[in-house]
Amino acid sequence: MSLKKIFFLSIVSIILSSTTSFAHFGLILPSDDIIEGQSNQKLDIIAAFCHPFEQLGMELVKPQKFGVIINGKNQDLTSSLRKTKYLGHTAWNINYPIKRPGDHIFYMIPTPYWEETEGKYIQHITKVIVNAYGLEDSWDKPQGLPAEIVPLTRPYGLWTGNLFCGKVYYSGKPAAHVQVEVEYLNNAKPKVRSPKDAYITQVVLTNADGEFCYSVPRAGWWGFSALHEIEAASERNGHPVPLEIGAVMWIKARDMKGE
Ligand SMILES: [Cu+2]
Repeated sequence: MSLKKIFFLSIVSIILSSTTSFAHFGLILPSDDIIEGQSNQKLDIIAAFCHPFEQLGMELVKPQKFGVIINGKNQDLTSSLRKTKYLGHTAWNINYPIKRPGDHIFYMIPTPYWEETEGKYIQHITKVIVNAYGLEDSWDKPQGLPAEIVPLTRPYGLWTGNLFCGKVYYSGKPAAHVQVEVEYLNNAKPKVRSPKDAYITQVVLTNADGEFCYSVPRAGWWGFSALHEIEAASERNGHPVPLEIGAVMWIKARDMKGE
């Protein structure tokens, strides 16, 4: 093959891989997943949209809703969001004082995002659970989000290698046989390199009850995104277009270290 042809083919393959293998994830990244010690500690939280493994940012317009649910009580924090940058793109951040013990379920309902290459709207409803001061009270309960992963494994205090299981719900009903994409937030040094594109996004399926499991191979933050496409759910330029609704959840794993 001529050099010219090799060059051309490699360009084509770069373009193909950049449009097919990337998965975008809604992200809520708190400064920690467990708060211990004295009361009134502050949590720094970033809400963003990105390709977690490749560390590519995407624009996140102001979410429709951002809030925290503590023991079934919802606190709307949308108006407290401040514009920031994450991976060079618009993101949102909030400094939240943790006042009471219990599971703090932070969630984001983004404004639907138009994905030109896929011809559909994307809305990733994202959550992360932060435990405060040792009271483990509600991580296992559905919070009534339109799309939601409800953990079957306690979603904090996880060791590297733990099996994480969850149950996917859309509109309160278990989502059977749907794909759950799994990605590592590749933000620590040294960065993980994928030997092949297939390693970037891991894929598991839910069973007949909407349950899935994944064994976490590395310390850090891991995102789970269950995708569900609703035909003709939206409209663009007078034409019906699909809406991909994602139930996204983030967990953190830590390495076991000896003395
Ligand atoms: Cu993207």
